[in-house]
Amino acid sequence: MNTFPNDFVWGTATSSYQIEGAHDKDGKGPSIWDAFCTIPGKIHKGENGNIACDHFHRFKEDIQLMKQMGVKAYRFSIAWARIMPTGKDGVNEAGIQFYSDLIDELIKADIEPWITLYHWDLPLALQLEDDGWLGRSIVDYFATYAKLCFERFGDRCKNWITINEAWVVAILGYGQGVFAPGRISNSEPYLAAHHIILAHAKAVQEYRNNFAQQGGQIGMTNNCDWREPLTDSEDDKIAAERALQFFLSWFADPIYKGDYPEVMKERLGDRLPKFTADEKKMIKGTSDFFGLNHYTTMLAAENHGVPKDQSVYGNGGISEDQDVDLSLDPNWKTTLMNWAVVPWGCKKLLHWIAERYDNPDIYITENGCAYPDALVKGEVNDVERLEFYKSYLQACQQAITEGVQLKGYFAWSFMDNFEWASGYEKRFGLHFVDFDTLERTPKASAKWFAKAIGSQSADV
Ligand code: PNW
Repeated sequence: MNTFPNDFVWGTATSSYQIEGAHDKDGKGPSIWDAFCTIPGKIHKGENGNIACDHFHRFKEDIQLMKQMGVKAYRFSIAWARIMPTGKDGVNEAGIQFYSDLIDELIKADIEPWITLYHWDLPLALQLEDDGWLGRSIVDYFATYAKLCFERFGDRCKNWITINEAWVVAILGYGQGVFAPGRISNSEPYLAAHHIILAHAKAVQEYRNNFAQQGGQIGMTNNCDWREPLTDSEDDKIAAERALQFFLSWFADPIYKGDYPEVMKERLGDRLPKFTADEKKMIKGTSDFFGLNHYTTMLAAENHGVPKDQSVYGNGGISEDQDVDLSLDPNWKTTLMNWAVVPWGCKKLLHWIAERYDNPDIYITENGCAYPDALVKGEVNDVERLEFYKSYLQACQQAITEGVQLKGYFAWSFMDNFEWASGYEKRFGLHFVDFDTLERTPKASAKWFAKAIGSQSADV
């Protein structure tokens, strides 16, 4: 049996807007997702996160379920507007209390908290008054918010993720308009991303300058699919490499190398903002680990015509900028999101990151899949999800054997939840949630995952 290292971090993940509910409870301010969900046509069946999984009231029960699985770590996010209702001045102590209780309960259950500061639910006031991520002022607002979190939770939380998936915020929120704040543009994504990177760096600087004695680690989490060249041609190989740089190096290069990739500068010209020399210095080195959310793989080819884009959200980004044709191999199995199941793509991506960024410590902070689950006589026999986890974890284990410094893996998600524009139908959970009664049921995949953790192996 192939095993994982003893100190491997096994975890599950969620995010605030997707599970908490209690959207206006105890002084919480509205977020851009609260507002976005009220726009007709944006969310499948007009659903929203007002109640979601009601985790706000059921967190103790949820932590018991995590404990039963044997997870070592739980990654969750803080709703900025729950603790700072306008995102600016004014602290909502009731909101602080909620996260403080959650952290205490996790520690009691011997589960390490991993906090994401920003998982997309920006305080609405910051959007309306300061243009959200398009305004420069957000850099300081974010750092102030981060400082509050370090002050109040840093005595007990030692693992921090500043931003979840800047690519999604920029491309889906400011490029394609399918996520909040719903803007459509081919230049705004690059400006929003620029401010996200600066905000991340400033928060890390704050942590390192003033909270080093807490002894924690801090980094950013980015999402990236693998891009496999469609053919052996030099053109397709270059296209696949370019696609990866537009996807991941957009954010990882400034942090690990000090600036945007050359290929983006060349192709985007004035649409790509520039960092000053001081900013480059501030940004470089601001990640203690490489956080990666990985879901799927696509084939990439040099663009010889109309860009093909078969994914649900359009995983290609702004297609005309990178000029890459994306497609799927018809032999690949796909999930309910139409995302292909390609475990070897995960392994190749891990090696690509190790190579380009000098073998950093990597944590897979999300990996998982949506399938149409059914609760039959109190059980959910989600064989496909179980197989998915098994095959991806086997690929991870091989990558470790081959020298990749993969230190942990968080399954997305602990339970079924609000899947953004897709609403509640797309289920990613290890636990089934009945959204009428809010009752939770461990799926077969959760039981398998618990066995894998218990034996430190995916070969179970
Ligand atoms: C991530 N794409 O979202 C998020 O971090 C989660 O909140 C979400 O539930 C999960 O993955 C499943 O979707 C993504 O289009 C959304 O490439 C879209 C993409 C990737 C990740």
